[in-house]
Amino acid sequence: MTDLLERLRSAVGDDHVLTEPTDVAAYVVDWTGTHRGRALAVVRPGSTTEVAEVVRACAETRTPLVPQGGNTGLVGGGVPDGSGTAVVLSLGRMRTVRDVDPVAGTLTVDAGVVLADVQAAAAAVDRLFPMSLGSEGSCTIGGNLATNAGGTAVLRYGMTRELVLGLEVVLPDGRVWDGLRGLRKDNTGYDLTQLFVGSEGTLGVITGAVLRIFPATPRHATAWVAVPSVAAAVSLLGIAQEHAGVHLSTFEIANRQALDLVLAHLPGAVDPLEAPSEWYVLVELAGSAADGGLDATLEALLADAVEAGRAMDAAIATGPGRRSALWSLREGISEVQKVEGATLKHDVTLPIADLAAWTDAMGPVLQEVLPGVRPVTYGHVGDGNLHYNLNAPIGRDDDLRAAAGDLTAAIHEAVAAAHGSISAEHGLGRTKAAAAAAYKSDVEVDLMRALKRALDPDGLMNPSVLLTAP
Ligand code: FAD
Ligand code: 2HG
Ligand code: ZN
Repeated sequence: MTDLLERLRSAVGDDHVLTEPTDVAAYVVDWTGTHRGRALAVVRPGSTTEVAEVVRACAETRTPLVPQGGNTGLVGGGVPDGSGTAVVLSLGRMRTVRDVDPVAGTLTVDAGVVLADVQAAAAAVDRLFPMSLGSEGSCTIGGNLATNAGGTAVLRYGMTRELVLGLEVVLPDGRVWDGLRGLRKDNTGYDLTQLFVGSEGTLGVITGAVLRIFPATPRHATAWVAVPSVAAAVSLLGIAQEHAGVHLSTFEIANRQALDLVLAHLPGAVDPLEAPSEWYVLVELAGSAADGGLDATLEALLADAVEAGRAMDAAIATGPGRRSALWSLREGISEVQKVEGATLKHDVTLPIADLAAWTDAMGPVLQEVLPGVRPVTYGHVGDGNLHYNLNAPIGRDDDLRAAAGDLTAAIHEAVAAAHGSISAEHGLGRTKAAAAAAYKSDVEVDLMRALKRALDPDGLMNPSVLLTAP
């Protein structure tokens, strides 16, 4: 063990091998506070060459390795288990924007670049990197790629896997695969880039990426809309698509419980509408400087929706300040759920046609399992993705913890029955690896295990994440 630490120190420098409990603390607990592990050391390499040396040293000493970006993951995939045998490899020092080509539409970055800095690098050349998450001020592009993150721009631009053209990856044996190609067309065999996207640190360490950037969309028209039901929200989605076409960029839902928590805990939050509603939608149209008329399109689609009984009222943003106030009502929900107390997260996708019936049926089922449980339902309804999260009955956090297994089982069963997915965008991590395997066919699990064995025969890369131990 001393030998390994010495080797790591000589690879990355003494200052970047952390072993003191106070230095290591922030790297071994996840954002939700539910996964608390221990680490042999936290290593902070500053280059791909250093990452390769760290990985090789761990491979040769059979030391498990946990890659970590911004540590904002919600399924415990970026923190070690409690054994204290793993090395956490933090990409936080690798923050260089390597290249930008606005005409080719590519941006080449180190994996540790924070998402907001990726967005800023695109904006600096009058382009858009569209991915947008509530955690964008601290999550890294490497973590986004490793989890195939979603967010609020998926409706128009797709998941992370649709935003990447090439990768650089340090393989579990320490070799470097340089796949940093920015080609839109490249049919020369298996798509290795896509294999690593969504692999949650189990197949290698992503050290660099060629990302796609798009024409900037400086014009926005944004509204916070009261809708009577999830069914009405889905109808409103159809109306918005018909009116706005490609300009429809965001379509997010939140229930009243979610808004109530935001109003209670987010400083400065104000309900923009007079009458309360059971459900709300945040809808945004975005366009280039040449796209006039977005406000008129938004007003017309809302008028149609009101007339059809699919919307009751709407607050339209009248400037950037009002726009960000409306966005904060949606983006603040994760944070305020945590402030409110014990939370049980479910990140589900359902066929959009079944969303309303599924949500309506689920409420009574959960009340039977834990009377008083508070569904805080929100998410990317335009993608069929709900964060069907639960807060404890008021003042009864322990009851939620005690009922967590039964509540989760009820939700997972209902998702499976509707042919949905129990992880839409957050991945499996440690939280959902076993549950996901239970819903997959033997063939699918075998294929996944075969890939893992082929790349990581000793099972050292993020063990027990995504796939449980065989
Ligand atoms: P980490 O948490 O550090 O790691 C996540 C996983 O990726 C781990 O398995 C880790 O081992 C692996 N990993 C990290 N970096 C690398 C690398 N370089 N190479 C290989 N593996 C690596 N997610 C969404 O999809 N949509 C949202 O809208 C969204 N909103 C969020 C809002 C809040 C407030 C918070 C706290 C989280 C949110 N998330 C969301 C979840 C989280 O931000 C994403 O999963 C994000 O992609 C994680 O990035 P990270 O850098 O923090 O990764
Ligand atoms: C969001 O859409 C994120 O806000 C976080 O995916 C969801 O905290 C959550 O459960
Ligand atoms: Zn989300």
